[in-house]
Amino acid sequence: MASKPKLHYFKGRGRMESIRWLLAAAGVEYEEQFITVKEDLEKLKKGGSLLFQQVPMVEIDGMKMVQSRAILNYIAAKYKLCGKDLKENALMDMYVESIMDLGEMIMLHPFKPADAKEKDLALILERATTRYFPVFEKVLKDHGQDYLVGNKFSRADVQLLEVILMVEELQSDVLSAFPLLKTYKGRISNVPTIKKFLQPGSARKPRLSEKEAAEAIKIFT
Ligand code: GSN
Repeated sequence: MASKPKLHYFKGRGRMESIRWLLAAAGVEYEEQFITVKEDLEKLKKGGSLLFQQVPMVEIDGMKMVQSRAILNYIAAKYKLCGKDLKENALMDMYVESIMDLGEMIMLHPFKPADAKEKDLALILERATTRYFPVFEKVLKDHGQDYLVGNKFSRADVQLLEVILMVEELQSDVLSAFPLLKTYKGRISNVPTIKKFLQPGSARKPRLSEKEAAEAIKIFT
């Protein structure tokens, strides 16, 4: 039996969280090796395990994969969580990249200086509610299907749910103006593998605290 994928990252969401989500959605068990101090990262670098001296790194199928998007693409393709043809995949790429643009703004928020936080939060919520969520609400309205692309559960659904939940952590009623997204959120949350991942005790990571953000800075800079 092939060994479980092994994830190397710090014990926070960052650029690994979508990978954790996607593996969980595919029903794949994995191990995590947490980088807790700068020396852990240096050891990985010196050992030649990091192609570009960066994490996330995932040991999978005999590879030491880096670059979070490459890792996500591999997992999506391997576990058939992508589209059925080039055009579905092109659409999915556009959706997923926009979701990741929003996700990156949220990921960087804890690292913003105190005097920039309020403005940054307002920008995140503005982008979510005026640029991204209206598009996905309209997609669901126009095709009337249960899933975002191709009437089939895919990485786009996994990644959209992940970002919806992150925005809700910032403003709990954010979906009030998006009724179809609200129903969609419930539906995707009930996909059995996702439902399991949403239970307490799963590998899903909580929001980064101020203290954890400071620790991450010490590791990575
Ligand atoms: O998506 C990716 O995996 C890369 N394009 C970026 C990965 C990255 O920036 N990694 C940082 C940690 S912060 N985010 O995940 C990293 O490993 N920095 C250490 C270094 O020495 O550059």
